[in-house]
Amino acid sequence: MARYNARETEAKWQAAWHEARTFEVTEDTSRPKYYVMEMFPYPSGRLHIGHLRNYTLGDVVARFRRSQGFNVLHPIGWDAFGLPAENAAIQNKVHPAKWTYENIATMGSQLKLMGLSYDWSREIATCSPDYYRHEQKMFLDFLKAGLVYRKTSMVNWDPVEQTVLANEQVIDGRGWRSGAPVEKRELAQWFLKITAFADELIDDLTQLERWPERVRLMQENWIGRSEGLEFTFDVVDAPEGLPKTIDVFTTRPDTLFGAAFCAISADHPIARGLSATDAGLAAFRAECAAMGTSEAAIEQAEKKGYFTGLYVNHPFDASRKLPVWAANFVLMDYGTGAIFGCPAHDQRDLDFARKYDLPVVPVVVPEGSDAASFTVATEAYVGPGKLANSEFLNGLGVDEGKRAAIARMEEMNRGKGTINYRLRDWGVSRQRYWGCPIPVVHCPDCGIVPVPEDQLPIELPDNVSFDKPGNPLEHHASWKHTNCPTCGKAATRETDTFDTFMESSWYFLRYTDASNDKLAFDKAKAEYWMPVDQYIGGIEHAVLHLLYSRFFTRALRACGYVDATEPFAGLLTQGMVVHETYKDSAGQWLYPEEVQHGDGGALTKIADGSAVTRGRIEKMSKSKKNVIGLEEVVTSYGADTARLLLLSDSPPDRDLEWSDSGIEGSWRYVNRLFRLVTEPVVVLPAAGTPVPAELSPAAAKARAAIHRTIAAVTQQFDQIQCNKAVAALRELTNQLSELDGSGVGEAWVLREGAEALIKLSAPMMPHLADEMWQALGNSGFVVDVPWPVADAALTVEDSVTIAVQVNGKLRATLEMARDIAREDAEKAALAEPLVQRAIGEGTVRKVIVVPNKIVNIVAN
Ligand code: ANZ
Ligand code: ZN
Repeated sequence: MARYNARETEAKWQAAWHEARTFEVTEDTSRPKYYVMEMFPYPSGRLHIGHLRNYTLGDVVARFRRSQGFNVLHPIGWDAFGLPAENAAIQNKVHPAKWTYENIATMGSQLKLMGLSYDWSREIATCSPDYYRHEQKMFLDFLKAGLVYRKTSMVNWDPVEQTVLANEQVIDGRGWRSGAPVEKRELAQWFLKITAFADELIDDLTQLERWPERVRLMQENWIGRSEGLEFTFDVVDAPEGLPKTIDVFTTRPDTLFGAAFCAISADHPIARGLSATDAGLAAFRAECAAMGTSEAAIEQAEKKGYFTGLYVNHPFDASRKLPVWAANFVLMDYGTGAIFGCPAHDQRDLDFARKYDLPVVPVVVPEGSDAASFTVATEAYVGPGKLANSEFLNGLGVDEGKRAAIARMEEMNRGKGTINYRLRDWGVSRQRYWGCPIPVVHCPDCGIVPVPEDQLPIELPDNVSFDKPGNPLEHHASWKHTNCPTCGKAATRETDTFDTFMESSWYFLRYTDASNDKLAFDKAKAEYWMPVDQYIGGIEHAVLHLLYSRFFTRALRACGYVDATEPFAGLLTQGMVVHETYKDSAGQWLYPEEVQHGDGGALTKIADGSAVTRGRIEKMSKSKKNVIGLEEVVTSYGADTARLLLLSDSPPDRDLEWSDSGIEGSWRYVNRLFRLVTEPVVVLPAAGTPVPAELSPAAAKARAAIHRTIAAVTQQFDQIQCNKAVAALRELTNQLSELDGSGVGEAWVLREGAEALIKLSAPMMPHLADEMWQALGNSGFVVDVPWPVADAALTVEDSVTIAVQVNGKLRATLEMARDIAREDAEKAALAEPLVQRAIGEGTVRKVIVVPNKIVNIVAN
């Protein structure tokens, strides 16, 4: 028996594809286009097998669509700016550029080992001036279009990385990469006006039908649109020098008569002002500043306040005064930084009121309760109901009440209906070297001056030192000194660089015209390819990257670059590849190859025979050492076997377990399939031989199975359900293996089956497919062979399962020919021993046949 030689075969076909430039594409209006891409990798070092799942899934889509006749764009590139390169520079004294380009070379050849159908002629690296020069131009265009501004603001400062973080990069009060508690600082920053598109970014989510529901929901929550009322409280006897009013934002204006207090943020001007003379308040403010800044941190923290001594007038009832508290749960940068608290209908307010002994007056009474007796104890009532204790609002429902309260405020000129968003503008300045320089100059006379376009790109200097903490561009001897483009006087360059999420916000557009040296991309080319039909990547990018890309596309549209609005029509968030973990007796993680698997499951350390404990099955990661090297797998089993396992067993959006037995099983299947096709039990007829007039029953049955599999796998690939496709192909392989080839027409059906298996498996195992295709006497690559089409007449199931009941009780289920005649169904049912036993001595009185479903026998 020949063993499939994966190593030689794969190298041969990869060379042939490369030679023939098989995957290089250009625009072709005679064919429908299909644009598929995976989130591009960060060149961090080496790929392990767990990294390859999304690339493999993307490759299946690309090859499948191409066989279906689409003009397929499937590009790859490198998200090449970012902190790890700088950290490597600091730790290993290697230049970030050198580190990055070396990693790109390594990882690029690793990807090539996998036989992925990329158009490598479009490869991009975002750290190249050829790439980022266009981003600098975009920034200048955004500036002109009013989509960029500079503002001094409190920023999230990562003390370890010495840089600003976007809100999205602060997770539970800590830097997303360093894990260090984030501090607040005041800094002048560049902002992109993502909020200008807040409504569109929410509303257009409904168009993204091929996105996972949960990602759309996450984006919607992130943008966080709330409709409500903004109104003004008058401060009673406002102290000299402090604001005389407090503006608040509420989404529940209907509950205004239930207001028990007014709460302001610790950073509110009134709190700041009063703390100058109130030491207790100053201490409270300091305590709030030390608390985490994220919403999650605030949500979890105990609700605390400090009474300012001030009161405000209730806007609808001048006889009522509400105390003003500074509270740790009121954020300065949401709404107006002040609220009114309604304890009966808001849990935070209730907790606060109980703690500080403030009144709790229900004003919304649920259906079926009585206004006079309804009370709120420890749980705020947030449901629907009728308004009570609320003067002119009494008797209205919640929504009517909101409208009426807003209308009254507007009449009184005291407030107006507004919409608030959680979304903040995107701060893009970073105090780092390894990023795209921000193309502006600071002139002592002219202020901020954009760099003229003909002076782009502003390139990073090569000769930098990482000896001091902070930004090497700041410390560089000459780079930052320049002349003002406007007045010519000595001036300094902006030393901040862009957040690296900038580069990933438009790379899908660059791919459409990757070697254009004048423009970021040609508009017509982008229009031809956009939108991306299928995007594949990790769920960790559900908010940041995907939202920024949606915004960027709109901003580019506003500047005339594209007409497209949504960058990604379809999105798949793939699951992780997981693997067992191992620890030695000292509690140290071990690599899988350091562990010996004994009989009965005992694990020992190969080095010294000591005992090893099996840990949890976790995401493959270097830190837990549960990684499988890509080269090892490819050398022993080949890329196709690895690809097959990455696609088997789990739906693509779920986690997939990599195991030794899994890879062995895939390898066995590869060999079985190879033998079935290349060592058939009988000589197969030549390609193109017409269908024989007669087929043995076994041949006919096999033929039906072939066409049903074609139909099923086509549909499964259409939905990227690769695991199901693998199962269907394995099943067909089994069925075809059962044919001994002796019956009429069986050789012909075996050939039809072999060709179907080749074409259907080609997107997943392309090298093997081409090898088998050639072995059958064909030429060319399978990816260029049209996708098989199932013969509809053959895909109809020819048998059905029929239930046989005796006196209403199920006694047997029988396989019968579809649309069998009633009499025949009846006869077959009565002949069944189980049925006969149930009837026993009785006489059959009546038989009711429901075609293709049931035979009901009445006997007594
Ligand atoms: C009074 C009220 C009564 C409220 C009630 C809720 C329930 P979303 O949906 O997130 O927009 N709020 C407003 N500004 C705030 C700030 N800067 N920091 C903390 N909380 C703030 O929530 C809006 C609600 O959150 C507002 O409606 C306000 O409390 C609070 F029964 O006003 B509400
Ligand atoms: Zn100047």
